[in-house]
Amino acid sequence: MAEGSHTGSIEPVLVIVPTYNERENLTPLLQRLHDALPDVHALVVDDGSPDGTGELADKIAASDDRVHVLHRTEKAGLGAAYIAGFHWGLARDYATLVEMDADGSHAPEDLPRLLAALEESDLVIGSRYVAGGALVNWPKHREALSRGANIYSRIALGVPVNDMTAGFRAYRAHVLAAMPLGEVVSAGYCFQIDLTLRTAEGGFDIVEVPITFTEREIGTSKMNGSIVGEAMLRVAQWGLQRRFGQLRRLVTRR
Ligand SMILES: Nc1nc2c(ncn2[C@@H]2O[C@H](COP(=O)(O)OP(=O)(O)O)[C@@H](O)[C@H]2O)c(=O)[nH]1
Ligand SMILES: [Mg+2]
Repeated sequence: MAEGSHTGSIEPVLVIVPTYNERENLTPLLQRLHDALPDVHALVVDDGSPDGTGELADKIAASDDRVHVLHRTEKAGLGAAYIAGFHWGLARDYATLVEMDADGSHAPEDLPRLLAALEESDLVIGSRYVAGGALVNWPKHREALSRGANIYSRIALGVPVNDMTAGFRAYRAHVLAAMPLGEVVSAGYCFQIDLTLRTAEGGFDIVEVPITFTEREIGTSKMNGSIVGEAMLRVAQWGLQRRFGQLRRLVTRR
């Protein structure tokens, strides 16, 4: 990494919010976001939600210049929605691109702290698994899965991040601009691990700040078994690739 690559303004900020059937969550979430940070822009990336989330987002955007909407035709996973949102934001020269869930699990009130930390970093992860981080109302099986996934990923990949699957994060735009986003195929939660790994391998600075993750009160989770399977398989592949790479470097040095 070029020394001091995280100098320069972090503004303007774009908060990307992927949605699939989040109609009842969207209005209060955007309200909370703009109460906390009146100047940030939001981009709702909707995958053709049958419940009308996309139409609601259009309605909100029509009367608020800070809200934008990207409509996609089919449900293609969190990763694809974020990649589309990143392209949209990079094309419009936002200095910071934030990932945030629509269901209220990520408190917009925590975002000022994430952005403050980004002044001294390239990627800030809102972390559940550092001192001060917390989980509220998360079913025990989800917590066990998440903690297990993080231990597994850290051991397999050797990246010193405690919450690699976290979905509340702020990237400086140059980190994402340097990535071959078109090559990222991870669909579900391993998208977060994938980008953490690419950021670390790019030599960028990563900081974790504690957040409280609160399980949604309205609507349903889109988490499923194939998302878990994808993550386990890909992390094992990446882990092996990294180990072989290290081994090759060791051997060729001799
Ligand atoms: N656009 C889009 N958003 C998605 C998709 N899957 C999940 N989301 C959104 O991603 C966020 C996190 O999903 P959620 O189901 O709450 O996952 P959980 O918190 O891990 O149970 C929410 O804002 C969802 O609406 C998808 O396929 N497309
Ligand atoms: Mg959720």
